[in-house]
Amino acid sequence: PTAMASEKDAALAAVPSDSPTIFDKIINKEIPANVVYEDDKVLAFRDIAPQAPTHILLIPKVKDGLTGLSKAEERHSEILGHLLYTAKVVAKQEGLEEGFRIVINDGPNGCQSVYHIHVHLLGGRQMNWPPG
Ligand code: D5M
Repeated sequence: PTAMASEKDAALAAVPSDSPTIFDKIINKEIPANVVYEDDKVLAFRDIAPQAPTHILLIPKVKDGLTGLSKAEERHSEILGHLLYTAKVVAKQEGLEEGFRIVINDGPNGCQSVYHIHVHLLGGRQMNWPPG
């Protein structure tokens, strides 16, 4: 077995589906994660392949068909708002006073590799624009 060359390769190899993902195992505590925030609806933990000094993923504990943002329905509005608001709370908790970046990758072109919606919170360094 060869190691993935990049996060992009992992994303392009991922098959979009509504099947359980590795994030369900994190929610169910079947595999460990470095959890930095948790409430009844949202879990936030450090990304295993950090792209910045602070790199946290925020996910809904119940996926409810929300494999990615492109699958959002009106009923998901509340959890989507809660994910974004929680990203701000965690950014403050992490001391990202100088700013931060929020990313939601969607589908192959967006380099999504895990089909359980997640918000990336990146900070602790100067970000670049445009993104790659
Ligand atoms: O981002 C998916 C992200 O999920 C990617 O940055 C790696 C991260 N990841 C994958 N497995 C784990 C575990 N087990 N713990 C923590 N982080 C993980 P995407 O936007 O889909 O490319």
